[in-house]
Amino acid sequence: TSGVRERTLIAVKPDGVHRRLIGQIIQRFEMRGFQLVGLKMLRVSEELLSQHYTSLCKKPFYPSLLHYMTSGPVVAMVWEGHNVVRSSRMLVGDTNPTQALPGTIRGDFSVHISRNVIHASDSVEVAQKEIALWFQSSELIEWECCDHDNLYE
Ligand code: DGI
Repeated sequence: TSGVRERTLIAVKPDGVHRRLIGQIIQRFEMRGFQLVGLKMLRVSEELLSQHYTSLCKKPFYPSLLHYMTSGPVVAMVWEGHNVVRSSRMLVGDTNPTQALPGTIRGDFSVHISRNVIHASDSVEVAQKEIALWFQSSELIEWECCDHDNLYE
């Protein structure tokens, strides 16, 4: 079905990389049944961030957000699957870790909004825009997962 091919951008932020959380984060998406179609480590530029966080550039915390997001490498991923955008937001938890439920990535691994470990696109439209911003189409791998029929009708 068409919904199976939905994609989202997930990024382990510099705090998550420094804290060695990359493996556990990938494991949560794999466990759920999502399929990895893109993966890279990069240092993000202020230029990319200004396009990524267009709606936040006037916020008082924006300079410190830029400083944090450029303070170390980021691991960017594209995950594919049925309802992956909404499901990822639920796996990730509330933006503010004080509101994030235990069992979510932010709820399990973070305490403050300025160091919330991970990014996840918040709508299908935004996901398409963010994937195009962060990845070249040649970096996205189309492949058929062997357990497809155990996950989908
Ligand atoms: O999509 P989210 O990352 O959950 O949330 P968002 O798009 O509203 O904000 C992007 C990031 O900006 C968020 O993950 C952490 C940071 N941020 C948002 N609101 C605040 C903030 N950082 C600080 N210090 N204070 C805020 O109020």
